[in-house]
Amino acid sequence: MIIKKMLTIFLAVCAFILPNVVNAADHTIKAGARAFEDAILYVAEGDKVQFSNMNSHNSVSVEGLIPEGATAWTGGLGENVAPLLEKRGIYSYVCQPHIGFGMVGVIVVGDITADELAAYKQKAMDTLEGPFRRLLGKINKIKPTK
Ligand SMILES: [Cu+2]
Repeated sequence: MIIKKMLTIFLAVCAFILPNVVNAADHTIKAGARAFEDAILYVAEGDKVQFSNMNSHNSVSVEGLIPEGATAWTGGLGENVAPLLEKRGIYSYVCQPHIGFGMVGVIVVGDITADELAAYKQKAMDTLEGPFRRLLGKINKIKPTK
């Protein structure tokens, strides 16, 4: 009887957790000659993102333009880095060798409201300097998802 009850609880917990695990999707951001594809990528919370074809490129997150408490990343040259995207929000990154060519991108994780997007745009406008301002072109194209 106790075993049956425990099994019922176990199955209920599985039913709650599994959909999130099963539905998690894998995404690839491919490095082209001087651009990331897709440079603006929308993913769900729990999805995995990996860079590919990074031969002469790298991916480095931009300080202050990833969600509060999120893990920053610094991919080495040629590294197909898979950043941890455990927080909902917008992550900006650049390819350091080609930032001047506009080889930059954003990953939008989960639902973003218009207000959150507006605040993010303002922060980007206020803090990005020099070639990092190439990110503004991408950030201005982000659409609210909620
Ligand atoms: Cu590059």
